Amino acid sequence: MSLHPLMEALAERIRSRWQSFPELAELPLATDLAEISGSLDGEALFIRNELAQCRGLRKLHLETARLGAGLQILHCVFYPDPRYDLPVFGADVVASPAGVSAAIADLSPVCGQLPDAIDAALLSNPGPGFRQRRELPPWGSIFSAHVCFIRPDGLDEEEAFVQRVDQLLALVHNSCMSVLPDAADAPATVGRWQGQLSYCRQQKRNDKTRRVLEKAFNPTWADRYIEELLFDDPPRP
Ligand code: BLA
Repeated sequence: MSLHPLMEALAERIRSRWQSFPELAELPLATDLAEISGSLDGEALFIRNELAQCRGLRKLHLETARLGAGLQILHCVFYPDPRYDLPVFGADVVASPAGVSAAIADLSPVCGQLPDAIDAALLSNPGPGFRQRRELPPWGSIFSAHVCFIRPDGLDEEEAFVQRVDQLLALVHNSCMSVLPDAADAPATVGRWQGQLSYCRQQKRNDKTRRVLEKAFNPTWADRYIEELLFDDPPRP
């Protein structure tokens, strides 16, 4: 089943970048979570999950899904290993038969501010001026000042969004190659672990995610999926 061209292009770009990350290793997924299919109101549902880890990142997660009423989702989060001073990479694209309503991408700080090199790179390359910017909900205070949250206006902007995500991934990739870890019990590590807990807690306040999953499956399933796969609490370093 084909996804919206923006999502196909973005998923391909994420997969090809992810392949080049250092010390990449696939992570096991519960067999009932790798590929999920079902139906809702006679419509086919599917979810595909891909999971890996690499040097500096405890979990790279890409989800592509079709969840009823023609709703399509691309969801991607790269969670750092708290021993490394790295941001969380997050991207979400939501499309319905009416088109893409939301495309968001960010490198989010876990301790108030981004690593200096990343902040400087984003300041010197702020990305294109998209025509339809969207306003963040209150829980979106976890995102950086550089967040890109738009409704893409035309093919040129869809392509520009994929390019922007690619630039963010290149920054994360370069940081993973060069950053050195702190000790597991270093105060900076513990602070980043707490920051990541709070990132996950805020994401779980997005009712739109929960509502869609509850309707497509059921509330118990949605809760497990959110708590165990989408925004699981990071283990203590
Ligand atoms: C919005 N997320 C949404 C919307 C839906 C989903 C239906 C509303 C679309 C719109 O406002 O146009 C649904 N997103 C999902 C589902 C999954 C998903 C079911 O990822 C299942 C995996 N959300 C994230 C991540 C980010 C994110 C990682 O999962 C950002 C890095 C952001 N999604 C995000 C934001 C909104 C959104 C900011 C807008 C919320 C709002 O306007 O209230």
